[in-house]
Amino acid sequence: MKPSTSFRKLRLVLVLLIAVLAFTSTAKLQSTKASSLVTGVVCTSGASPNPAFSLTAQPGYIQTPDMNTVYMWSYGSSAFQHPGPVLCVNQGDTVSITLINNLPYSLPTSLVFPGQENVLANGVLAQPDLANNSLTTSVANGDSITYSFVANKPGTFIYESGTDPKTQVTMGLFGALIVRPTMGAAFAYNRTDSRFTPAEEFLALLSEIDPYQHQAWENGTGASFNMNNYRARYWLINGRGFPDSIADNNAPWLPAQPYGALALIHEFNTTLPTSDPNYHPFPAIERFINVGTEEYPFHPHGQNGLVIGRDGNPLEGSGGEDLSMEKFAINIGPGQTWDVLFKWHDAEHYSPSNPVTSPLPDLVNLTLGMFYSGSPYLGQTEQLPPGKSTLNQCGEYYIISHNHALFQLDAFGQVMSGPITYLRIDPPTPNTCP
Ligand SMILES: [Cu+2]
Repeated sequence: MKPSTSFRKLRLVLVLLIAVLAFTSTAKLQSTKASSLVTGVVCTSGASPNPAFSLTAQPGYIQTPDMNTVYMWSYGSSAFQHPGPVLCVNQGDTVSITLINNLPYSLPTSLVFPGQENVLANGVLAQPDLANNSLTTSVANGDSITYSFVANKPGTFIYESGTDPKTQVTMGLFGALIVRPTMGAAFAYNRTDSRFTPAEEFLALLSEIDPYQHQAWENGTGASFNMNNYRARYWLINGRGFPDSIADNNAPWLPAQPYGALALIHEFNTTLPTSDPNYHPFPAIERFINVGTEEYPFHPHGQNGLVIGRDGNPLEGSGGEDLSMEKFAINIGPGQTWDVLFKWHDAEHYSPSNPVTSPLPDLVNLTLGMFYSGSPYLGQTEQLPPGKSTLNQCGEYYIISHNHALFQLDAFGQVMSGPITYLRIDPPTPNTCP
């Protein structure tokens, strides 16, 4: 018997629908795959030994995880972005940074470079500018100024507004400056023991927002905002709150917040032959920066970090002796930068053929996180209980890292947001990771 015309129509519609669904889910998978490798520091670089940058101080908006948008001031190479571009230069470079002042309300502004010496402003030694409440030579609204300095010391540094900083820095005018040592870009300092894996270089630029201060400036009443009432209600990592913090660099739904904070690493391994793709003899590096007003006690779970530098100074004695120290929690004070190496060891090499020695609880007695693979073993995926889905991709591990001032894990009252990210450990190759 032939199906009726209407049944055939319905069948055609269903087939088309299934085809569309299949196509869109494949497209989604591919776009995830193409962008999921985009983790780690995104450098804005210039031509060494005379890199030149242009930063435009301007207003714009960022998105926060509570579905709010917040008015900010920030820097962009052209368009607004937050935080400002991560500037990467080499030790010994003569660095020029032209600051264009497109701030609203005819405000003057400036740039200070804590840790850099003999900074010039339009070729003249930069000076405090008390008439404009500025720590350094400022630039009038609508105008531009070029600062320059020789980056003599390697390390992690801040650049930020030096004009009315209690207002302009809290409004968002800051960014990171990384100076590569003469030993090369795989080293944090001119020490062989500061070597890291270049593909595993991460930034944790920690900041905060009082939305009422920002709203006042947005509405034109910022100049009369009483800073005695300042109270941060958002805390951010690389300009994002969790879970946006673990999204890729340049995630399309965060057009003005290009920097993710997920730390994607691989097992530390010095025992395999050097030709083996899983030979992985150098640690990862996390560069912590605090541009906020209070301490941010950051807590990477799972392993101690090895603090090798602070504020652009390697932890070493006068004779070069190693004074690095292991820390379980990294307490970054306002204005500080900390350089921290870390490794992940697969100490026991547990696997289905080398199972963990304690009995695993039954699945019905467990609450599974959204990144669980279904298996406790690295590189293994197993079926999840009915009704449970996962964001795990290839049996990788996730370890939380977060600010341990827990009241700061917040987005204007929405809890479990703020400066949280993950350490992601991918299984050895070959693997099925995207
Ligand atoms: Cu913790």
